[in-house]
Amino acid sequence: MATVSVLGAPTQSGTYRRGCLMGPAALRTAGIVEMLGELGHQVAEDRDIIPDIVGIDDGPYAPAHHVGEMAGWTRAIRRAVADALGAGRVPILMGGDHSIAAGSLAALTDVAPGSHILWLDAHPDFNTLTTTTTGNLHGTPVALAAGLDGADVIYGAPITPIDPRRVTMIGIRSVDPDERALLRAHGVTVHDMRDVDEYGMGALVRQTLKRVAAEGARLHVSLDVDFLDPDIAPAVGTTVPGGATVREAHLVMELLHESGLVGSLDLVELNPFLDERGRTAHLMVDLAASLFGRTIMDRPTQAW
Ligand code: HAR
Ligand code: MN
Ligand code: MN
Repeated sequence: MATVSVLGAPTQSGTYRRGCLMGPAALRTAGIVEMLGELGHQVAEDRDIIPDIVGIDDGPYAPAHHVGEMAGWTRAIRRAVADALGAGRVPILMGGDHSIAAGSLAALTDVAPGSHILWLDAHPDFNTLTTTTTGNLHGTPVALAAGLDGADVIYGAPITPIDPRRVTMIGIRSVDPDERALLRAHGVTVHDMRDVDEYGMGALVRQTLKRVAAEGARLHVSLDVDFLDPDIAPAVGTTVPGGATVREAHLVMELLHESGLVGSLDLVELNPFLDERGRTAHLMVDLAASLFGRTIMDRPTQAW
């Protein structure tokens, strides 16, 4: 059983749509803390992170906007997540938009360099402060954590960059042209939805887990609501058709649980303002439950 830190990061400065800052409250309302307790885990900490105040003028970074806000959140999140990891806890970072992952990824390499990252998303979020065309910083956290253009501005201190060759993305179906070139240049493993159609979710996840286990590494999971198909998860500002089904997403989580390799989790981009009677919030909590050990039937331990 795990000791868990439930950390809210109620921000929406990385996106152009308002509402994401209600994400942590909606996940708590949908029962995330109670769910962890029912599965036998200990919740050692349940709080919202308070961002640092960082004054940065957006001017030089246009079209990027809210650079100072992202920097303030990133730095505070990095410390909070690193503290939790350092204390042997499993941090669950609840967004807020996906820009918050810049903080959790830097914390990961602070405490456990060599970790792998599983990025479950419609988008790679591999733009830099110079390649972003929208200026929405939720499209940048993976590139920034890898130390690419803008990392110094956002972190304001040295980081141990994540190794892009230890990043696996699944569910991808919306990529910007410069972003695609960067992903290839840096050796990120991208399983787009075509791969999911062709090989199946289970095979892709098993292959990823085998690699992580072979390296004796831990795995950080970053789950963006838009990984899911918008028909089942409408509460997100950046819907892209053709996403994961309910069962595909649960299978990912069930395999991750059985692997025993997951050490930290981001739950991001939930925008409760766009939800239908809490259904997306409940689905995200149910997916987290599968990741933390809920099963339909009890089953013998499986060799994945
Ligand atoms: N790639 C686009 C951009 O940079 C869209 C990024 C959207 N990102 C998220 N998180 N919603 O995945 O603006
Ligand atoms: Mn994302
Ligand atoms: Mn996304």
